[in-house]
Amino acid sequence: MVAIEQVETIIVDVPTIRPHVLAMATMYRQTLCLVRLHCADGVTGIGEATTIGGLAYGDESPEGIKLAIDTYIAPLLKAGDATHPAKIMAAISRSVVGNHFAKCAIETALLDAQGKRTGLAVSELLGGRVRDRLPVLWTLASGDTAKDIAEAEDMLDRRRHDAFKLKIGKRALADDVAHVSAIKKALGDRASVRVDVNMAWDETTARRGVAMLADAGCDLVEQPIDRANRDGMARLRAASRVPIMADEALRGPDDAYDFARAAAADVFAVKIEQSGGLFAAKAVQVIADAAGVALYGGTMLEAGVGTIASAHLFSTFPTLAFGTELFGPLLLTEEILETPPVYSDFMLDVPAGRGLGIALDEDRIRFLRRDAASRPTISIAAAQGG
Ligand code: MUC
Ligand code: MG
Repeated sequence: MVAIEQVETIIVDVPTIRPHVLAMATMYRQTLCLVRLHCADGVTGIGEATTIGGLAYGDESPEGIKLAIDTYIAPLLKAGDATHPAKIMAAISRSVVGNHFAKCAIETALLDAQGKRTGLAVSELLGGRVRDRLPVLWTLASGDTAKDIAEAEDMLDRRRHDAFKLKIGKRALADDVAHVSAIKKALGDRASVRVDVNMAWDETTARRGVAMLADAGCDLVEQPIDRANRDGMARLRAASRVPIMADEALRGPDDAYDFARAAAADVFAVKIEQSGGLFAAKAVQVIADAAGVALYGGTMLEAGVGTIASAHLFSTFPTLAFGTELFGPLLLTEEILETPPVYSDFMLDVPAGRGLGIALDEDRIRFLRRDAASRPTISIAAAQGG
């Protein structure tokens, strides 16, 4: 028996390197809720819960996640045995409905601690990795076509990314398609170009939009319509020449099962937070494999901790046809890890050390945490153009 003596939750604000324009929000900074579990055997596990645009993307905010953990989940952790992560997570699930992002951060920290304790990488606790490196795309979302093309050219030159996801759905359909066409024309066969509509279209617009995007050379269309319109996704998929991917609609294994039964997506974007944790996300992968649905490793634009936790999971997927989008740390102006994630030759390395195989940069966290005296409000205001 190893007790969990202290549960720490830390809100951290980090500016983005440029405004990131999505259909539902424009991001000027990212807010992380970091979790640290201090165990009686001297081991500390770390986790991260991060979302996009406050409450604009999902139904948990960073501040709400902190409150849920501090008030309701911490007492359950303190009553549990850190050497049995699955048992603790089952106890939490009995008392806490939903709150997938908060649960994911806790499960990540429990697995990090258990890995450090046993000498195993988190990927091995999840069944074992089949690869040590993951392909990583980049999202072009500056809001300006010429800037996006220049950004993509720079990424290709530096061999950092050769697949790009374009955020559309905010402008008129014709403008969005012209934007995608111009970028595909500029990049040609040197890059894969995909889009994420973030649910912004109704089904009629999506039917036209998906056909136009196919003509423009787009390789993948992500969540074109509302998460609740599963039948609409199935109709679009059946009629489309381009693969259709589910993202927001997949909030764990139940949704994955329903989507697979309804043949409502060609590809699943697997996200550890949206799924409710690493094991729940693993179940989404297993369901996809059983149903013949292709896989893509998604992100909530987490910083280093959530990104590397996701990487450990995705390294266990037998197939990963559409790669990953684990570029979150690269969108931020500040690094929060002692050793930054390693990106090279269009790939991200999955750390091999114990647990997550990473450590927080304590000085940076002290500086960046929202409740710190030295909180860098000026740089955030500057990033917002203020
Ligand atoms: C989303 O909607 O998939 C992932 C990459 C990105 O730029 O935004 C996220 C969220
Ligand atoms: Mg998406």
